[in-house]
Amino acid sequence: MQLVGYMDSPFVRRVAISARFLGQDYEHRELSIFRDFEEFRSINSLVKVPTLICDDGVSLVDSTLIIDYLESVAGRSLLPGDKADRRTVLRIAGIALVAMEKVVQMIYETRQRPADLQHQPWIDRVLQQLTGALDLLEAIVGDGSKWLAGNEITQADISVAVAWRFVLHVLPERVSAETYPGLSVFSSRAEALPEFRACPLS
Ligand SMILES: N[C@@H](CCC(=O)N[C@@H](CS)C(=O)NCC(=O)O)C(=O)O
Repeated sequence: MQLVGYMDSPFVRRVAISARFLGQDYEHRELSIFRDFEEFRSINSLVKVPTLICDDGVSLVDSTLIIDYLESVAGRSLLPGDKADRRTVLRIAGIALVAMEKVVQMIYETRQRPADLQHQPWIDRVLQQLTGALDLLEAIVGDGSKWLAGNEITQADISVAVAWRFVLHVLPERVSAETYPGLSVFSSRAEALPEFRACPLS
């Protein structure tokens, strides 16, 4: 299996870290959706990261769907079996995914679009949505000292930690760690795990 994309995509990183927790090996192929557009297009005309190229050549996209596939191969899941816990994890992972998506929208709006074509009301809206997601996550993690659904790490923990690291990496001038002390503690604990350390944000 090949996982295509840089770890500076939170979606790639959550797949890579999830694969490690699931004990699934992959070859990491670093291709940029922007700098390597043509090469990327030759392996996947969708030019989306993450792309997972399976051993038989079939390509999968979308981090959640790729993780679903990896879980089916591994025969275990990063979602709890218990219905109520599972809903908790899905809710939290969903919020974290919105945070990731909003930061990516900021990148498109402020780094891909020419400055004179940027639309401030849209930027304001995206930032409000991002703040909404981060405020919810801060309330959810509390003091950051516990995993979010029991003693085992789940997809909620992976997604929240990946989202927070990405937010700080891309928007350090807009989001400060001091405003979100719980997320900062939570992130430090997660980032210290071997599965996270093996997938540094590049
Ligand atoms: N919902 C998707 C989002 C993936 C995504 O938006 N990836 C971005 C990079 S972080 C991308 O491929 N952008 C290129 C494009 O959309 O054209 C997932 O979970 O994988």
